[in-house]
Amino acid sequence: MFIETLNNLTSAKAIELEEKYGAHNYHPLPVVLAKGEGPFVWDVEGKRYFDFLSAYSAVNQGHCHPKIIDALVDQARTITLTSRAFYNNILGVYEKYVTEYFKYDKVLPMNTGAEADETALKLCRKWAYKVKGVPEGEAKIIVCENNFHGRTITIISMSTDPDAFKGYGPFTPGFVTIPYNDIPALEKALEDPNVAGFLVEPIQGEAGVYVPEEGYLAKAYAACKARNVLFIADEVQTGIARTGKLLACDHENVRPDILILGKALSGGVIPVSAVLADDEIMLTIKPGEHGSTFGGNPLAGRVAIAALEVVKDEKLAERAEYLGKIFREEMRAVNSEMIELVRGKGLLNAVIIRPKNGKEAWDVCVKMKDMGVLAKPTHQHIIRFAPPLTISEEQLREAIAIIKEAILSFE
Ligand code: IF1
Repeated sequence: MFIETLNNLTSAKAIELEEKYGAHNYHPLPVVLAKGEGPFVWDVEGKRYFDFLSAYSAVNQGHCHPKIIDALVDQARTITLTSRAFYNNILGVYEKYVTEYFKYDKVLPMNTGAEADETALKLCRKWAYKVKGVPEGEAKIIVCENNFHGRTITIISMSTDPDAFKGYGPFTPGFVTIPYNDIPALEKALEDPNVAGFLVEPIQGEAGVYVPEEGYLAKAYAACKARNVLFIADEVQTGIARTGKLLACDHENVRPDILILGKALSGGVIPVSAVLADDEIMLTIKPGEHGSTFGGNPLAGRVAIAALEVVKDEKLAERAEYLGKIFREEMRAVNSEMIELVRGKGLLNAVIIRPKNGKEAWDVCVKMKDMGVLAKPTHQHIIRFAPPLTISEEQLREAIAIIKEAILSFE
C-alpha cells in the first residue's frame, strides 16, 4: 500500500494527505518536493527549482552532498545510537574535531537548534549561580526584540512575536527584552547585577535578515565583559559559513562565551546541534544534570564531521562572501517599485517587497515558484533569499535573472 501510494502520488494528492492527516502548523507554498541535489530540488511531477531557502539555512552544503550522505550511510550500517549511558567510538573523536574547529574547550552535543538554545540558557544560569555568584533563582538573561531562538515554551517566553507566544502561557520568567542593535539599551540593562547573559542572533534571521550596524557585536561583547556577563551567540542560522565567514561573529572578531550551532552543522541531513564553551562555563553542569536521548549519537558525529569538512574543503564561507555581493548588487539594480530594500550578508539576504496593485511578497514567491525558484516570505513583506552555498556563480546568475523577471512581471 505505502509504496504504491508513494509511486502514484501527485502533488495535489500529497497536499490533500497533509491537509487531512497533518497538524496545520504551517502554510507552505503549494509545491511538493521529492528530490534534492546541490542547489536544486524537484517536485513530484519532476519540475526543477532553485532552492533559495535551503531549509532555513540548514542545507548550506547543498542537498544530499555525496560526502555527507556517504558518511551517513556508512555509519547507519554500523551503529546509529548508543545513548550516553555508554561511551561510543565516534563521540570523542567528533568532540575533539568540533572543539578544535571552533576553538573552544568543550562541546555539549544536542539535536535541534531549540534544544541547543535551551542548553545555553541552562549553562548560563548554572554559571551565574556557581561562578558569578548570582543568588539562586535570580539570574536574568537579556534578549532582543524580534528574536527567534526556537519554539519551546521557555524560548517563546523570550519572544516579542504574538504568533510565537500567544495562547501558550504561563511563561518562563527571568528574561529582559531590549531593542536589537541598541548598545545604550544593552548597557542600561547590564546595570542589574543579577544579569548572567546576553543571548543574541548576530543577524536576526526570522525578523527579516536584520543586519545590525557595523561594530554592534563587538560593542555588545565589550559591554558584557565589563559587567562579567556571558555573551551568547545563537548562530543556528547565521553560522556554518552562511554570512561569508565561518561564524557571523567572525565579521567583528567576537568570540562568544557560549556558541550555539545547529541546522547546517549536519548539512541538513539529520538534526545535529551543539553548544560550545570553555571549561569555566561548561563544567558547571555535572553528570546527570542535563542530557538527551539522541544528543551525541554516533550517526550525528559522523555526519557533522563530514558536513564541517565540506565547509572547509569547498571554501563555502569565501563563496558566500563573493556570491552574496553579486546577489545584492544585481537585486539593487532592478528597476522596480516593488523592491523597497535589499539587505544581507554573505548568502543570507532579504528583499523587502513594496506591495503593488494588490500584489505582495507571497504573490512574488508564487510567481518565482512557477518560474523555477523557491523562496518564502517572512513577516508578510520580506522575502529571504538563502541558496545553498555550493551554488555556482553561473547558477546564481541564472536564478537572479528568474527572480528579476518574476518581480518585473508585476510592473
Ligand atoms: C520554524 C523561523 C528561521 C533559528 C535560530 C534557533 C532556531 C532557529 C536563529 C531553532 C530555527 C527555523 C525554525 C522553523 C523556521 C526557521 C526559522 F522562521 F522559524 F525563524 F530560520 F528563521 N535559532 N529556525 O533560526 O532551531 O529547533 O528549528 O532546529 O520553527 O518554523 P530548530
